[in-house]
Amino acid sequence: MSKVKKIFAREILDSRGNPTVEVEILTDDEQSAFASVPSGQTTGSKEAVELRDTDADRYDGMGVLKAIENIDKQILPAVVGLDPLSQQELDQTLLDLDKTEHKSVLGANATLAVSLACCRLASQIKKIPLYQYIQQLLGWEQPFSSPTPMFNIINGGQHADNKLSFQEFMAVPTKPTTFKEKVREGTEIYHRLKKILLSQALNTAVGDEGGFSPNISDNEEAIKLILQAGKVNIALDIAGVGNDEISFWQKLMAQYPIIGIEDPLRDDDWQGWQEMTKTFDGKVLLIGDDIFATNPQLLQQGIKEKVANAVIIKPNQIGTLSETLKFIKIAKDANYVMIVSHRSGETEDTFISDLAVGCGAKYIKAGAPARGERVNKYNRLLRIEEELQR
Ligand code: 2PG
Ligand code: MG
Repeated sequence: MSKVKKIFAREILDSRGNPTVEVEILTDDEQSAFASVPSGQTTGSKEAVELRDTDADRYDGMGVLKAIENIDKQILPAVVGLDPLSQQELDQTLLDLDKTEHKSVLGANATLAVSLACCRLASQIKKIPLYQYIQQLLGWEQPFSSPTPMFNIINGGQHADNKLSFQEFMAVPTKPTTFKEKVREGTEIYHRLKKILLSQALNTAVGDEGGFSPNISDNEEAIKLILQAGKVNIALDIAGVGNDEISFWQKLMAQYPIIGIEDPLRDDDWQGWQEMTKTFDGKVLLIGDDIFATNPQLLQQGIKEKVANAVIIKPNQIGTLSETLKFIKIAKDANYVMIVSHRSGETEDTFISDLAVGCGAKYIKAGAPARGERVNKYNRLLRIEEELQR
């Protein structure tokens, strides 16, 4: 049996140029694996705490040295000697150490980095692909399939400097084909969209997730521009800043091929969510991101109160893999459609690609088919699909 011997934790940069946590975990028999943690911009009020230093002299108070110190001084002594194959035991150790509801002592950035690195290490020890090991952790045996990508090709809200109030305008390939073909379709549309923007003298600079951020303010115009670029379905992330009039959404859905609306309401407006679900269930994916925050308890409450019919899965919203897997099991049992998601501040870690295949998520959103930290998620999925076809 391999045992955890050492963890090296360090500050690296995320795609927005902010520090984030990376760890390398080592065993007594010289095996090692790494993981790094992304960071959100529009974070839900119920998310686990991302611990940032208060020291304004370093990175304007955005440093993560405290989280790293917590890994060195608290987490390492508690997990040293543990079997990396005991994911639950490791995650429980992290929960027992922290003891707070939102991991405000250790920081979810500290706990998640260790949790994900342990999982990756275990898959290496077992000599199986990460997605396969994740499926084993779930205790499932279904055949593997690739998720459909939701390409965020126009950025607005807090992810861009333009006046669009909706945060994400996503192009979703329509045909039931291979992941590879879906990537081709999404990428061609992305490139055509650039040409259309240029022909209209609109800005083609990109936002945080690699989508264009044209200087327009009309959300409908953004949808129309995408539809001009190709025949696709549309998913929107409103990030809780939207219009709560049901009639507004009815009109929008009647005009455009919208298959998903994420966070149309604030994450504390449970009643509004209930009404929207009552009206639109069966017609569109009502995707709960900030309202559930990948938190098993909140999802259970949502299912009971008939809120949403689809979920966003972001491991860093909750802070351990085991809790993320618990959330996934609850979502699947209740037939909620699963969408594994990146964060707007990303790293080169592609864990979420394996997570999407391992749990059989219907969709993945990892930004535009451009920028290294976005395409590495899609590229990992291209490799997995090819591996599965061999
Ligand atoms: C979202 C995410 C990812 P952020 O709201 O779904 O697209 O954005 O990481 O900024 O919360
Ligand atoms: Mg969201």
